[in-house]
Amino acid sequence: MAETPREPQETLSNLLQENRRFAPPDDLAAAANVTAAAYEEAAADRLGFWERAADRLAWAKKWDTTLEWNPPFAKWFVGGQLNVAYNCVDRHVEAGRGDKVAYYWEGEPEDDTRVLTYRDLQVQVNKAANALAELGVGKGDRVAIYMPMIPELPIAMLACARVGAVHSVVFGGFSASALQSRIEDADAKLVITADGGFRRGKPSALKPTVDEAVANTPGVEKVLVVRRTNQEISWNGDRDVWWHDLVDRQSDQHEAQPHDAEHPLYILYTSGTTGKPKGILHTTGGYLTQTAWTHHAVFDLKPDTDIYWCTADIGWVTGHSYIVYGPLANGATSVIYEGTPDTPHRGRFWEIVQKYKVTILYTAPTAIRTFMKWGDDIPAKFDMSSLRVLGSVGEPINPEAYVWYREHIGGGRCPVVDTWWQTETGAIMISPLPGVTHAKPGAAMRPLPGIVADVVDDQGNSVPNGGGGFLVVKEPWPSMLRTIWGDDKRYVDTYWSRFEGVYFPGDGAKKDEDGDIWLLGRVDDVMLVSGHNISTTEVESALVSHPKVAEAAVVGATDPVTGQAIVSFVILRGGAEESEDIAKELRDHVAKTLGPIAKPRQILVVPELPKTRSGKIMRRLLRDVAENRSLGDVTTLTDSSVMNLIAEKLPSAKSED
Ligand code: 6R9
Repeated sequence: MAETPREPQETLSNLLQENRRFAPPDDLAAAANVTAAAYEEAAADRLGFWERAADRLAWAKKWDTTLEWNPPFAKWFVGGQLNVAYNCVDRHVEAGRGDKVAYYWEGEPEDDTRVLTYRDLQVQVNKAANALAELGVGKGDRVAIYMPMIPELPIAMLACARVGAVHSVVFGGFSASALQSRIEDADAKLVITADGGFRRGKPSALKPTVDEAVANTPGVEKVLVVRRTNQEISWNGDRDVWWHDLVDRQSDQHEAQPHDAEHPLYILYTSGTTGKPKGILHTTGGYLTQTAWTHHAVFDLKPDTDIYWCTADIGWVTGHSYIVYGPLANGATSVIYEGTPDTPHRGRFWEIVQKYKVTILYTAPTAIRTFMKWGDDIPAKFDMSSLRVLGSVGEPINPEAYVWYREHIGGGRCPVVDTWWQTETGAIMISPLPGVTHAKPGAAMRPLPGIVADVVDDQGNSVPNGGGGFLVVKEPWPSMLRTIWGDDKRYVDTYWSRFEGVYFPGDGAKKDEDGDIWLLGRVDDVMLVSGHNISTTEVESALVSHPKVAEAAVVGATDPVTGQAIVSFVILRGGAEESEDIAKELRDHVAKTLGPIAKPRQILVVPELPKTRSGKIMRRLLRDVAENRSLGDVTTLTDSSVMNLIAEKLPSAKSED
């Protein structure tokens, strides 16, 4: 990578408007779960720090060795034994907190709600664990779970964890072929699903997709089906079993056996941009230690008073770690919402915040930008004074979106924690601490205590403050992936081969003058324009800082003169008109904000952007459009018709200068 250009660095301060920082509120700082001392403690004794974090859990047998590191293969808390479901459910009941609510579940159809206390959860998980045994599923067996956002989803995951079966949750929006390849790769013997779920006001079917997927997977012995929508579905009497027939009649008693700290807990497939999906393997003790500790620290969770809501789908890692395992290990009360933010109206999220008096909200930049586009007046109609901490995850959050989130959702009083991590890291790695950090809009700031991360140049050397390059993690961490399921070589090649001895997540990053870290998107998305590295994230943030722009996606397209040229796709805010001058206005705005080198060659006004099902912009497809290629794989796209709308725009594209 060539030297990072000066222009974007200098103009960072423009976006920040005089290096704006937000100090933690005094009351939060005074009572924070974690203080600045944690950084020093962890720096002085990293393994000791994680041992204390592990001590927050209940171990059936204490570990002998904290870390066994045979790079790049790690074992944490070696010799220790624990049961994840016991830690997430039973121990809270045993501690007298059985009546405490674990989940307020809000179905998409209004007034369709359920409340599950920790005792309710214990009964359901025990029954489901007994049902797994009756189906012949035991320790080490793989179970594919393909479900809507209903309480049976975390119940099924916890039942697997309880008996030591390895779950592989496949997001309910995936196709039959995507489901099939994941079932095959993990060699699952059971699939747990539902007849369907509710999405955008209508029941959608899931069982037919499972039928199609398992028609070609002889290894699947049984399909366990939750009735959710009462749709007509086809039924194979030899293979299909209703959840209510099997699970409901089971005993509510189940003795949880302890499992080895390194026993596999789950596989979660990441689609990535190329190739076959990677089955990311997480194990038991280290994973639960770091998800629980980070949830306690980053959200300042107070189990007795907080109402916590993470809006992710449980089918993604954010849902695994921060709807299921982290919050339950901490005894939190969470909200789970089944549906979409615009059903039946665009204020649904804020209505839920108001109804449950949510105190901590964790959502994604893509959602925040959508809310901005819908207008400030919508959240303004609801009482959201209960909120005290806001989180962001999934993509870099543009400073503009950060400030909007802080002001219009957080009432200007709630700290925003921008949390960087990945399916592979298992838990949050880089993030402010809400009671400690003076956070800057758009920056993930510092590695958490106990995490050693840095930004390095092409040669793997740490860059000085003000420099840019590649994010790396330099020491193993408890919730790290242990391998790619069935493919150690791919694990080594993908994550540990770019730089000697360090983990390479694939993200570009920079350190500002204070040494704080800014994530710049996937390195595949960094553009090389006339020998300058320019991050798509920075140009997008500059575009979004223009009052007429709601969302922007930027790609580098091959250019005979500059190597790559910047092509931007923008969605205008409600009210802004598409005009002849808008492209020029926006190009000038970017030039002013970031410097002339970052001026896009083309600006295309589009109605929508292509997003993956987890809400990330698919720049790869936009690159295909910008370079007039036929589109690559669109199967992970939420709505493939979006690409036609965008391609139609191309001939009218402006390309001045
Ligand atoms: C948790 C999750 C991982 C990739 C990651 C990065 C991007 C996630 C981010 C962020 C900037 C943040 N990403 N959080 N980029 N700032 N706060 O999203 O996992 O689906 O595996 O995606 O998402 O590019 O490498 P996953």
